[in-house]
Amino acid sequence: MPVNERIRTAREWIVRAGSITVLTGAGVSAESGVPTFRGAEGLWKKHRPEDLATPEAYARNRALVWEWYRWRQELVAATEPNAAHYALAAHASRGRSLTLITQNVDGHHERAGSRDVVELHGNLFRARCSSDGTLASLAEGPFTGIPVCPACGDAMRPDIVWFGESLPGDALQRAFLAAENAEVFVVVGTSAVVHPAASLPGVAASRGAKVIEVNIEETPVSEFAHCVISGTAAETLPLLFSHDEGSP
Ligand code: BV8
Repeated sequence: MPVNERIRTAREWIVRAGSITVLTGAGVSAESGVPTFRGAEGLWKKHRPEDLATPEAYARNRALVWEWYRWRQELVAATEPNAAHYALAAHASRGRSLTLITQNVDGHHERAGSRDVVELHGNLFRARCSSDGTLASLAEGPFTGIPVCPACGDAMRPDIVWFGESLPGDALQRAFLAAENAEVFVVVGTSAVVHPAASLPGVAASRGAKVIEVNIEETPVSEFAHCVISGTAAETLPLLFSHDEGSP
């Protein structure tokens, strides 16, 4: 089926659906200039996750881990949300039921105006006390050194879910509930290899949702998605979530 027809079909499903769940990954921010993880220019091509994104790495060398996250904060702070982020925020603002789940830690969905975003892997612009769990915003940056807990004075870590760590319980619960109850489940810009997030599209499909995938390459989700759209997020989402009468 030509891509325009796929977009038209997917758009009809979205317009008619009572409940829509969207799962985004790094690809949704790629056109903002935020690097993805696993592509040719991806972060994991230049850095080993074992050295930077595990609790063991942090225990070995806190300063190195913070240096890397500070670099990413600065990189993201110099970018803006793109048309994909804005299309999702605009759709929800029209009163449509849309649960937005993201694996991204860049905060661009919120900056575009989305509310109640389910952040599965944390946020680059927050620190969390390793001792008492106090959260602190880093949005006012730039900062140097290792942040100190305002409550107990202990060192704070990035509020990021590292490999081998559990995801925040409330976010995980909301994500699975939204997958189970979705009529339409849209998967955008994720390689769908990091679990448990990667299992959400399958959960939705098994509960009868129509699964739509938007990506520039095939992923494990492509094998069972009901509609696979080969295209970029910033080009495709405004077409899928627009409310004008024009068809693609
Ligand atoms: C856990 C640090 C319980 C954050 C990240 C089940 C099976 C197998 C393994 C496991 C399993 N369950 C758990 C595991 C282990 C592990 C895991 O999944 N490993 C995989 C890799 C094999 N999971 C965990 O450890 C998770 N914890 O399960 O806890 C537990 C606890 C203890 C013991 C047992 C169980 C924790 C996961 C931690 C995630 N943290 N990194 C950071 O610093 O940012 S993961 C990292 O990958 C990012 O956070 C990111 O969000 C996530 C997903 O990546 P994507 O977003 O998909 O990005 P990627 O680059 O891969 O893909 C980009 C896509 O975009 C591509 O498809 C590309 O084609 C597309 N694209 C590019 N440009 C565009 C585009 N698409 C559209 N438009 C464009 N313009």
